[in-house]
Amino acid sequence: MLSEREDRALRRHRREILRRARRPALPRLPACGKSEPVKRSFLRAIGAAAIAVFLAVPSAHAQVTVSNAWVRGTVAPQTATGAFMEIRSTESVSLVAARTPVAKTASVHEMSMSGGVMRMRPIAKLDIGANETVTLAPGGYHVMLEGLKKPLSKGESVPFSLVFEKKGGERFTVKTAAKVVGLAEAGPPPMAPMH
Ligand SMILES: [Cu+2]
Repeated sequence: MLSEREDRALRRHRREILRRARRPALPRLPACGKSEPVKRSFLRAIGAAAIAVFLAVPSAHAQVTVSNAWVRGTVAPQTATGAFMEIRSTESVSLVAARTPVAKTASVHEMSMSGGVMRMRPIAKLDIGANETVTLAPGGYHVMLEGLKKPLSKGESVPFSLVFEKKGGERFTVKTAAKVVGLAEAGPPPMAPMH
């Protein structure tokens, strides 16, 4: 049961969304519903309740948010591919390992230009500063999946466990799911021959 206050906040939030959706000057809301104005109004609406809940549950570790995770689809006999995502953290952490049931290994890679040639290499850790967003994207950082157990087709969801390390060495795992994007939308793999 919602308390009267929560109920009022929720109704206010709905009204706010409708009002914004009707207002012609504002750009239309993206399908994901994560546009900043809505997020802010939502936070305002549930403000007090949210803060109370947040304070009541002691946070064991930094708050890491993974968004827009996707994996480049594959066709047999390809056994390697890349996963990409945006990682945001409330405090300074490092991504130190990745795991997924669909591949034998998952490792954090960096891609860079060297002497006019794109090269990639595994890195021990990927640092994410406090309140920073680090983007893993084609041509840059990625999670390299090797030894795929089967081809990954468009629309599938691939579960990931991402292991982060805090400055003091304490580790914690964040689970996420990445959507498989078809080869046509993802574009050609920049490093296919090197895999
Ligand atoms: Cu790679």
